[in-house]
Amino acid sequence: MKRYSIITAAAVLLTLTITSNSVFATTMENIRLNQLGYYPGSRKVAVVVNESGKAAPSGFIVVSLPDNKTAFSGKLSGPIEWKESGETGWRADFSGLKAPGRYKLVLLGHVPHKSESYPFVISDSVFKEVAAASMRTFYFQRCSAPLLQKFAGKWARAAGHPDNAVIFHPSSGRWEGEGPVSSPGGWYDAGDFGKYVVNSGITVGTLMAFYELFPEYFPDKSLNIPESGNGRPDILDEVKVNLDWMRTMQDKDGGVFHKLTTLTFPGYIMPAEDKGQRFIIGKGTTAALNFAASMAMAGRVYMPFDSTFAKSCIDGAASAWEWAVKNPNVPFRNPEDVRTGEYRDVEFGDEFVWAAAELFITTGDKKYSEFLKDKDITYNKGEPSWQNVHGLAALSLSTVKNKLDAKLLDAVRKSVVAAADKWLGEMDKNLYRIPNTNFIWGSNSNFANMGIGMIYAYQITNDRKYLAGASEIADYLLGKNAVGMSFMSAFGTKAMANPHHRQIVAQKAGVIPGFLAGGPNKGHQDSVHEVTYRSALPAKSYEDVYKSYASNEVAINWNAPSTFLFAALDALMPKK
Ligand code: G3I
Ligand code: 9MR
Repeated sequence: MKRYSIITAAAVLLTLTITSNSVFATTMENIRLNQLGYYPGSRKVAVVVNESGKAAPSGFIVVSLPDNKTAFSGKLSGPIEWKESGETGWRADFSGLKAPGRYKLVLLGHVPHKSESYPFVISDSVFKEVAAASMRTFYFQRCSAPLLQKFAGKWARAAGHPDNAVIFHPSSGRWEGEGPVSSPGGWYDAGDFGKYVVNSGITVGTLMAFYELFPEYFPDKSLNIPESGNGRPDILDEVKVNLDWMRTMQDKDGGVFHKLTTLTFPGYIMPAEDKGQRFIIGKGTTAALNFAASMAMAGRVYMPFDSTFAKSCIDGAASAWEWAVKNPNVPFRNPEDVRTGEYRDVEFGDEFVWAAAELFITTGDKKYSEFLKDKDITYNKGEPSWQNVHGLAALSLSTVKNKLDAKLLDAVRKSVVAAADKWLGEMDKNLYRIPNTNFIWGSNSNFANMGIGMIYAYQITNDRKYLAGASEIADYLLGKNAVGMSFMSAFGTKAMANPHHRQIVAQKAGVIPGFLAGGPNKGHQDSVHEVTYRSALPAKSYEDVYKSYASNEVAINWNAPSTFLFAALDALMPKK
């Protein structure tokens, strides 16, 4: 007995020694690839990291499943160091493998059970489901409406926040003598239940821009929402939910209120349990201009379906514009008694350019082109975000028919392509083949927006290298990243599962699929609220825990670009 255990102990020790001394100890988690998979024509690159950074694996094979037959073999390239993640890694390029099927990647020369990747597929519709799920998350964000079992499955819930008796906060400028007003509907912004005009602007703008490029992609009956079957594309039905709410936020003088929220954030409760008084808060230049830009887009997009609605969107856009011209510098700050999302932005130039561009495209009115005359309208101020909408003007101008001077339009198109070229150049030098970014709050949406820029560069040039770039950004979101996780909930073997989202936390029915996590954020702003980050490195500053609002919240302005990216790639990727 004694002798036996000594032998066992020795064997364990031997095994441990072998493992720890093995040249390249790796785990599934150290092979980072798109956990969903690839189109036959995608560039296919996996990243293999070894935190000790000592030695490279000798090579790799890709085997088909379930028969484990070798379908591809190759060598790794590297090592490449990346300071954002503190990693040294190698790249395994298997772009040559194009046959549809199910596969895994196996590193050669290692302990077998530790050297295999997650399974993935090669298929000509690999992003179809994630694109639809991403778009369907907007249904789950609907305010003042019940989610019905037929559409929401196990995430069905009662209506929350009727918003039919909202009170004007003094900061709205409409207080004295005013009774409660009605401002129902729309989408909850994120994991909270607030509704914010500024963030709504880029969100509906991105989705309508997608529709303008791909009008056939989310047709009627494609999303299983209550309006499916009404004869209008489902994507427009869903977007109209938020447009209708935004329209209630316009003041009589054309100005637009900033947000509709409680004074502070509620706890982790279901929408219907949140009975806190809601207020219309603030009024300012960014709200007016985001409203003007997106209503101008709605004016042209909805015209063929509902001209009365479309015309009144255009009127609303025009009066919001006039208000902003008269009030060009009214920033929003949270009043002292308000703690909800601020969406503070003190730079108005980008909003002016976006709004003027959309109004000009829709109306052709010279006053908008006159305004734009001495402005920079090129795509040279970085990828769009809620705070920086400058590039949205160039994206629309370069692809939607308009009367701007041909030379100017040419310069705008070239600037989109130049930005895409810059990002491609950065990708070549970077371990995960992603453009350089600052890992700030919502960083995943910055990547997705760069992917959108590349989609536009492809539309403009027809050069497939831009499509390849966009598709590698999709790979990043789906697992080829420094935390080895898919940031799209429920898509991928190791996928985001615990978002900062009040309904998901309170309902305990598991994660709703298709949400994009905010992603790595070196700011760690939530560490003051019981979130512990395992790494301080920017690209690894991500925790899949529900308390992490700074890295793991979800938001409408992040799901809009993820929808755009996956759906556009599904529409455009070569199928062979
Ligand atoms: O822009 C600067 C950048 O120049 C600088 O390098 C960097 C350094 O940390 O900071 C950047 O600013 C950050 C900004 O986001 C960038 O957009 C701020 O630090 C950061 O605090 C700020 O976070 C915002 C967050 O609200 C807190 O205000 C997010 O953008 C914004 O998406 C988020 O939005 C919230 C709403 O308020 C409420 N609803 C949920 C929603 C999503 O989390
Ligand atoms: O849930 C809130 C989230 O939507 C915001 O993005 C975030 C930053 O404004 O704040 C979250 O709410 C937290 C609050 O700021 C501080 N107390 C803990 C809250 C999370 O429950």
